Amino acid sequence: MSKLRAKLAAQIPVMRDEIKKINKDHGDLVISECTVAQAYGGMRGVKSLVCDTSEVPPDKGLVIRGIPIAQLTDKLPEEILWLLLTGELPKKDELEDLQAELKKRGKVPDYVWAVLRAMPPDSHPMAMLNTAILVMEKESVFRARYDKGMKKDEYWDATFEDLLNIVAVLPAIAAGVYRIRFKKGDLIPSNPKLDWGADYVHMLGIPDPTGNFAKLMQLYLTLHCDHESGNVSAMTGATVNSALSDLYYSLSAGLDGLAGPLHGLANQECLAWILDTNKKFNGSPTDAQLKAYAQETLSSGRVVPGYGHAVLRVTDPRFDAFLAFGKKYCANDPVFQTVAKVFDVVPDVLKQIQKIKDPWPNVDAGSGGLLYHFGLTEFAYYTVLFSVSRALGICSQAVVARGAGLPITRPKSVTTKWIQSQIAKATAKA
Ligand code: AMX
Repeated sequence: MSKLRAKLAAQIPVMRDEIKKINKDHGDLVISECTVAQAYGGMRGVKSLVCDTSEVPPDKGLVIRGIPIAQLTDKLPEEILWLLLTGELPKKDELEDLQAELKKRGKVPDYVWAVLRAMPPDSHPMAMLNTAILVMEKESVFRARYDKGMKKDEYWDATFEDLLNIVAVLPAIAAGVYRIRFKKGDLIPSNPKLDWGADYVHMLGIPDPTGNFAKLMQLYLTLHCDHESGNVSAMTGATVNSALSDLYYSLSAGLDGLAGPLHGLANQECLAWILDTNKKFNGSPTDAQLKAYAQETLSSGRVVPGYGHAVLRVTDPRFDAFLAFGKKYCANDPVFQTVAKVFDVVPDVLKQIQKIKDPWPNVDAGSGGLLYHFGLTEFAYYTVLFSVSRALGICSQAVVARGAGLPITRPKSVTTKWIQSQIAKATAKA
């Protein structure tokens, strides 16, 4: 038994009993209410989900199992995975055990490459990644065990098996998507001596003479790992998994949500906006030019990508981490300089628009400029990088949810007529 599985096997029954007791003793305690505006407004702020892997206080940003993300920037993604699942950082032998476990499971089935190569050459890289995950559904340990009558208290274990198998192959698949979609030549075999993130960089095949691209990717894969459970991709993944659709179904469904321009695709859109700006002004623009361009974007009905957030009300600490990285490793790059300048200028422009609740940069405002600097210039690919990291969170949340024995998700919807009837009742009373 792997050390991580043994740890979870010890923790999960305790967690399950704790949740049972909370429900039994305090199930009636009201923790949130829902207004008409929230029902029509994407349930913004309604506290109706439980997520123990991470939380996002609006005034702080991402906190993973009690540790602010700014304190985790030097960690490997495997360490973060252990933390998400168990609430602790792994000891050296535990980390090595997990890394060995992932290596053991890292062979991508050949049919995945056949499917990816058969896809239209102009497919979006996210469609390719999610197709690859979905086509591997036949490998699901959860489904195989469920079909044989698996007991409910083993669901977490079968989901954990699927997690290990998926996480183990994701870097090779994502690198393969890059090489096939952008015609980069043959696939590059995995290097068993490298850690999970470094092997991904190796398999992408982007020249990295300074080693700084690998450093950026370690940071990138760590920063994007999880963001509580109410965002589109996490909530979709969790909802699909709650139907006991296995992790291959739920992860690919969640990542389909990440592919939207208001969510993970914003990093692609954001870099496009920065490059357009530099093109328009023949290099890094002045503050006045940038202000005018941001205003022009807004008045044409478009969003300024990389700015604003449904939950955050401060600069995203993950943006801060990217900004610090850029200042250290590519301060003279004109694209990075524009990214930094946008941060100086755009929040004041957005603050003038009353309806915008968060004028500050989110994680997507800074990452694209850095990837571009290090030679990853195909920005349609950026959401795939995001997905490789976010898979850690979506998959961990599923293991924890199945461990907790959570039921199928089923909130109640109402009709506009019903809302009108409630308004009529409230008005009559007043
Ligand atoms: N530029 C222009 N308008 C913006 C804006 C921005 N950066 N951020 C918010 N707004 C607008 C909204 O479109 C909305 O307008 P509407 O009422 O006419 O529809 C209004 O301001 C109120 O929005 P909000 O309550 O402040 O935000 P929200 O929770 O509805 O949306 C988000 C959040 C992220 C979708 C939005 O800020 C946005 O579209 N930002 C740009 C895209 C982006 O960066 N997405 C990435 C988010 C992080 C991630 O998931 N990767």
